[in-house]
Amino acid sequence: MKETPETNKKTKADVSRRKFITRAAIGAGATAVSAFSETKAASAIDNPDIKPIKVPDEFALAAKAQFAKAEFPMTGAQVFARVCKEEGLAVLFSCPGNYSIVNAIAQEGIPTYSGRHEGAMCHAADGFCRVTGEVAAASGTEGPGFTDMINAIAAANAARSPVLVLASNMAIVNEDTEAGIQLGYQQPTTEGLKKYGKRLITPKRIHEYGAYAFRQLRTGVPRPVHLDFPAEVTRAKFEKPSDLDYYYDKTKYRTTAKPYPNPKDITAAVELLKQAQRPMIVSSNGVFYSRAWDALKTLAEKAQIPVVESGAMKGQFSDASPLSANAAPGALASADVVVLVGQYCMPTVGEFAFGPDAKYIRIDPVAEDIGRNLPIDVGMVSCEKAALEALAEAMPAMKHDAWIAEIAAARKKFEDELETFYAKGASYTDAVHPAVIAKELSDFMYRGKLPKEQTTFVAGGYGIARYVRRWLRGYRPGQILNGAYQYGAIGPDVGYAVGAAVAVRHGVSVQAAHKSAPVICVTGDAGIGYTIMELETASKYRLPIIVIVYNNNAWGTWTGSSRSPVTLSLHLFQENVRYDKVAEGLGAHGEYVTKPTDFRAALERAYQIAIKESRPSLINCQAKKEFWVRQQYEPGFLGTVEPGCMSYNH
Ligand SMILES: Cc1ncc(C[n+]2csc(CCOP(=O)(O)OP(=O)(O)O)c2C)c(N)n1
Repeated sequence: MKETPETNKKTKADVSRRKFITRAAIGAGATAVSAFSETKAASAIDNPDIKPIKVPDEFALAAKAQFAKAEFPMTGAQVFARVCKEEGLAVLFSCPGNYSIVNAIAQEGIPTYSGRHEGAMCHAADGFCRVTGEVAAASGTEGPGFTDMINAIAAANAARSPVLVLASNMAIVNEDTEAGIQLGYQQPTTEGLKKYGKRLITPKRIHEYGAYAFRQLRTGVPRPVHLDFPAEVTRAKFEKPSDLDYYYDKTKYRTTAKPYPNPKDITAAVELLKQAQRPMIVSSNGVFYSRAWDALKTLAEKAQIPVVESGAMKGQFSDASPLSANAAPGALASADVVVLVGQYCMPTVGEFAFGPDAKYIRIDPVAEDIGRNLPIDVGMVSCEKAALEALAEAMPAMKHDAWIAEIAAARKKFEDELETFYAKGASYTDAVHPAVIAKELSDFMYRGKLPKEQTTFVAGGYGIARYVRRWLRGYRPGQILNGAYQYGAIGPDVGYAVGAAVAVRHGVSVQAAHKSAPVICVTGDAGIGYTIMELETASKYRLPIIVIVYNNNAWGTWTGSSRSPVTLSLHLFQENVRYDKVAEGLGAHGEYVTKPTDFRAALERAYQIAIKESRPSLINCQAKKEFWVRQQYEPGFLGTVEPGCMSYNH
């Protein structure tokens, strides 16, 4: 190639970059700081030949696209996509693969997003469900695209999320031959991780199996549904509706009827609650999915029953209410009658902080789970909303002044303790303590210029979560996504944030009033490693997400190996890793905060970028791993407090 001034310049830049890589590789002796300054020297900042990161024009064109309604003759994929459309599938998250299905769903006008990892896209679908209560889909190619989703399917299953998992699969004609690549029997792989699954093998039943899927997703207790599509099914051609079996519309293939409570059970529950001195309601997933928050409020206020929240999402009962016991963990052990409403993932004895003599009323839309793990005194099979309405009607107005005063005192004690944590945390001036992040974040979201109901929050991370959750408050349904919930995976957080931000962008369901508002997410330095690439997804779709990374240079598990030189290093990362620079490289804004006093300003800057440019940010908060050692840095690593706004597992 002929050398021009242009290529000459590039060569120089390449040489300089090579020099950096070599030095970084020599590594051991070089400090992180010197490696960083080399990166900067070789970066695009001073080099006009390196073009800026740019969203291709195709994204704007796609946003304006018109959709032509598919008419018969239709392919199997189009027939399936039509079921999704008619069922109100809210969104599809995908990576390329399973093309016929993805293309047909996108052509139906269902918002369709594509990201960098099928697992993260499946987490996005789960996140979307958890902040809207709607059905969301995730898709991947056969083989690796599908297996990339396994962790996310399992997490959605534990969270009881109605995620529709779609994957292409080997052609029926190739079964057992190992012809080609990416073969595998998918359904056994999701055994135990789904509510329903099916490999579709009879093309003319594709519509019917769409109906199977949505019957499961839209009734009872939701959990993932997994369908896999061989090519013969998606590519099949149908000239007319009568070529399909069981081609009924949704009014014929499923019911919208809900189970209503048996009056005997309402009477039994009312009797128990009337005798209670210290009743408590645990409001969980089912209150969200049945949209029962008004009924819950009416019952709680009429009978003066405090409410504590549990579940994969929080905010159905406002923390502004004096009846909210979320921030009063010290009072829970005194409750004498506990009403568990829509608690789909059932804790075992001891996992909830209730006393051994507490009596339980359990309300669930299906009978199968009632009585599992916790002993019941009244089991009520009912839609949560119907049950709460019936209870609100049947309960007399009551007063529990002493009990509510006990809750208020417990809340005060808890909040006073948070103040001491913050004061301690802020006194460590050479790194950012988690109490500083948690407190200042909550001031920003709830006590500053923003309406306190506005910000949808993705509560991720591990050690940092044990701080942040204590300061988190929910003021409206769908405000808090409880990331780790029950499956406890490290890593899905940016995926969840993408799903939540898409829900907020479209103003879906309970997010309507907060349309397009920024979404804030907290994660750890271990967590960010799994899904940081989705900041590229957030950047290209201009999703205003602020990801706060608690960077303590280690997996939070290092403390278990602190006395073992052999295994300690297995828990450590390089120190001072620049996740903010990675974010910048992916099109997001980056902040690196090394002092507690700088956190708030960085958050304000990121928020302005979210509002003005609709662009994601990553705030890399430099902490130190020793913050988890109480003897060195009080208050150290915190325990979980169940249930409540700070609950980790339930
Ligand atoms: C995918 C996954 N791998 C491993 C674990 C086991 N685990 C639980 S907590 C944890 C440490 C998490 O580290 P980080 O998020 O950085 O926490 P922090 O340092 O902030 O406490 C690990 C490895 C897990 N829960 N999920």
